[in-house]
Amino acid sequence: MIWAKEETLSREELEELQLKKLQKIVKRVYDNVPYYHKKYRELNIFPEDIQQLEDIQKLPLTTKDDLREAYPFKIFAVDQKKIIEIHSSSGTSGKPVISGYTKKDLDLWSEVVARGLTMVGIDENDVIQNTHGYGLFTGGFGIHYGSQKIGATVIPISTGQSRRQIEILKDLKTTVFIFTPSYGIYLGELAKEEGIDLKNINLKAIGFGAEMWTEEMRNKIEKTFHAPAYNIYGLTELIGPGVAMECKAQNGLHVSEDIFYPEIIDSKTEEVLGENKEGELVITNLEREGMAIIRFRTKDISSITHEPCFCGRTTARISKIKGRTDDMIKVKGVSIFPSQVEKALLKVNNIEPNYQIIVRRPKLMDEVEIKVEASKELFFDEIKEMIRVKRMIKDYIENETGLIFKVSIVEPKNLPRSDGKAKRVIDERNLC
Ligand code: DLL
Repeated sequence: MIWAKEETLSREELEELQLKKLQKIVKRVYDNVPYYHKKYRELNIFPEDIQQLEDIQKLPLTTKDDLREAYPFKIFAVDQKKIIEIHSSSGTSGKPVISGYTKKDLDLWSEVVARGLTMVGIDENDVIQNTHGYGLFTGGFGIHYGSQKIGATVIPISTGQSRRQIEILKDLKTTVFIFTPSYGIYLGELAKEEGIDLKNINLKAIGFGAEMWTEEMRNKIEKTFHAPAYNIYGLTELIGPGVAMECKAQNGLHVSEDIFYPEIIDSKTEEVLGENKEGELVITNLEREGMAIIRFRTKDISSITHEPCFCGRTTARISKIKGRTDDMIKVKGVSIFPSQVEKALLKVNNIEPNYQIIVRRPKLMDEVEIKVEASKELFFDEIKEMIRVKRMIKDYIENETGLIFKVSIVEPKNLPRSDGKAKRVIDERNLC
């Protein structure tokens, strides 16, 4: 079954619809969002300049930093009283990106997730166990709204309570399991430990995403749970999960193109690239009411194809995310930037500004360590002082990122020096 007629429009029909929506939304942000109004005025761009779809390229790109600058509500396109829900990308302090939803936006969100769930044969007969966190993270609520829209039974168990997850999987006869790939692998191991025979449970599909993964990980998940696993893509700034989702073909993710306009650009020259060319994914919200983001640089590396898909949908597909153009990493599902760690380190005396972040997955769960060089004084100081400094680093970083780091203080001048861009992050997980 195909959920919405917009998923099967001809390219001409779709482009006509996209153009209408684009013209409308550009006018709306120009009139209602001081950030866009100022930016477009500076560049001498007016809503009337959008006469055909390609004219989108006249509009400047929007970055995460632009949104941070607009923190907290300056990017909203409606009066704040129309916003009925808020989510946020990451970071427990500092300046995270705030995403605001009107009632209409929540309907839109449930619509795109409903389309994706339907793509893989999920319907009102299904029992969906949603292990994504319910909170500021968009994973929990986004999947929840979409599941309810199609009339499925949703179990909002959220993340954690891992043994209980397995019990519920079995007892409530879950048919669809939603998790991040790393959490799914962990749950599979746990089930094995508990002696649960995963062959004889009711699972028919798995939905996974929110972080980078390899085909080996997908194979392992599918073998462990004896069910096909489908990729879900999304990001807080645009809406959350549901921007693009995989159909049964498992060959790229269908973008709800009447709602999100995708482009691929060369991240250096910002030039728009053609079909099947790999580059940075840029997405425009064509419909969002509360927070309409135009040409958002996702920093995710992908490509777009319009080739017909065996499922019958005519919407473009993006390829699985291959990596990022910036230094953002996701650890245990949380997005962090070295700059957040740097900010925390600046608050601590007696250390040098040289550090390295190392991410590992020794068994199944991510671990993150920071190595920081001690100052000469600290190095010759008492052990008590060393412990105090370590504690401070750990606390400040946790405060900034929400993650607990293992802290190692090393001798002065012990970390590698570079003559170019310092390599701050060493990701030993090999995720792409
Ligand atoms: O991760 C939304 C989401 C929730 C997607 C649940 C899928 C399932 P953020 O926390 O804002 O939102 O992180 C967005 O995560 O720019 C990508 O770098 C990465 N990401 C999301 N989905 C995938 C995926 C949610 N399927 C950032 N594959 C994005 C690889 C992904 N990376």
